[in-house]
Amino acid sequence: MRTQVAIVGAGPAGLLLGALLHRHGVDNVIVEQRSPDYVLGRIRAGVLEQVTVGLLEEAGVAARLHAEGLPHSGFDMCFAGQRQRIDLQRLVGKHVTVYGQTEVTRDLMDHRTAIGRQTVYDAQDVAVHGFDSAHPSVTWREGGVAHELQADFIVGCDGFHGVCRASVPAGAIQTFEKVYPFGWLGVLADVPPVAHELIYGNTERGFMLASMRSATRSRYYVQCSLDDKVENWSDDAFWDEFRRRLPADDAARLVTGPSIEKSIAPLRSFVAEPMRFGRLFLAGDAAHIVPPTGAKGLNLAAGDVGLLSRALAEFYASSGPARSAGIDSYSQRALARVWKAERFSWWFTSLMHQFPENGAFGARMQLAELDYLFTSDAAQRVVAENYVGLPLAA
Ligand code: RFL
Ligand code: PHB
Repeated sequence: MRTQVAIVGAGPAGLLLGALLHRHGVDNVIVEQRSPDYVLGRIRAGVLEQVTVGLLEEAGVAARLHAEGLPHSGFDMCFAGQRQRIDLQRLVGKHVTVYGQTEVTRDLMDHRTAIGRQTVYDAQDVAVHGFDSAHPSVTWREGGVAHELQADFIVGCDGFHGVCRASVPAGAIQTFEKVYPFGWLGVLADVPPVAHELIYGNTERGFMLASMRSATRSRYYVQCSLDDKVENWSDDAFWDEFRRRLPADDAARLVTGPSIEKSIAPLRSFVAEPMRFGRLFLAGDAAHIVPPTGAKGLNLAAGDVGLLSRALAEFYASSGPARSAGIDSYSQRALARVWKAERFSWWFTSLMHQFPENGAFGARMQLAELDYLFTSDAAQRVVAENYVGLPLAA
């Protein structure tokens, strides 16, 4: 089998890249190790930046998002009994859209079926070869039968635990990592959201976040210890803890119900440099991870494939040495954006969680920073500018 661009991984990065390349007339095949149901079963991100929405529009998959997504022009931050709305619209003239990663993925899958581009699901033992040569390829097994896909380029959209980054020789890659000393316990439930906008809280009992997927489905999180287990948390125990961390007015309004999903996610910052190795590119979680506090993971993945799809389209549409300019600068342009989102996610995480190991001085620094943020329009503008997302061309 042969194609122009072989994409490894059918998460949001791989599916969106496939749709954008298709828009530019570039042939592509996606190879995914899991089943479609498994991919759709992962409950993850919920907040889309305008850049991400713009890319979904460009890909032709934004109709349901526009019909069902919830535009949010602000969110609340709480600590020590105080509450501050970060008015995104007033501060930076932009909003974000609440629309779940599951729905984005479903829309991209349906679109891919409609355009008739191939996705191989349930591929076993996926491997990438020859990306330091002019003839890269991807191999896998399906029901015991070996398959090979030859391509001009391979793009690793296979997430943090994927095979692409792991196939790069150790001497060619540098990684940067910070693991946080806590996780997030998240619950999804069919109950109306406690507030119209998201609430991020730093409480004495730990971080809390009240988010949502729709007017009837809520997504709530609490900071938990790294060695905690989901089995330790009955629904009642979660609701009790969540209610105690909510501001009092909201706690009084909270509607509880059975959880549809409950999971614990560790928090990590991670970047791999560069994001290109010969004819292999990395995009999304395959190249970088952010803690979820800034809602940047999915948006960064979309930004990467936005840049890469344009660079690859330019490569196929032109001739001569200049055709490679976009792909040659992809890694450097993507990383410049990635590091800024890493910085914001790390900062927001440091501000909003309890870090007993930082001692009394660390706690006072956090309070001073929150107090400053709540009283300074300039500080709020910085938060707003980062939260709505930096432009793609920067
Ligand atoms: P994904 O979504 O991990 O998709 C990668 C795909 O590659 C497949 N794969 C392989 N395929 C073939 N061969 C192999 N060897 C393969 N190895 C893996 C996988 O099966 C999968 O289908 O990465 P992508 O596309 O880069 O998308 C990134 C986003 O999914 C991610 O950044 C966010 O979901 C991060 N994230 C969150 N981001 C937010 O903005 N807000 C959140 O609330 C939020 N919650 C989360 C999250 C990530 C989590 N993870 C990774 C555990 C909660 C969790 C639990
Ligand atoms: C979510 O709805 O899952 C969500 C929203 C905002 C975040 C993180 C997660 O910062």
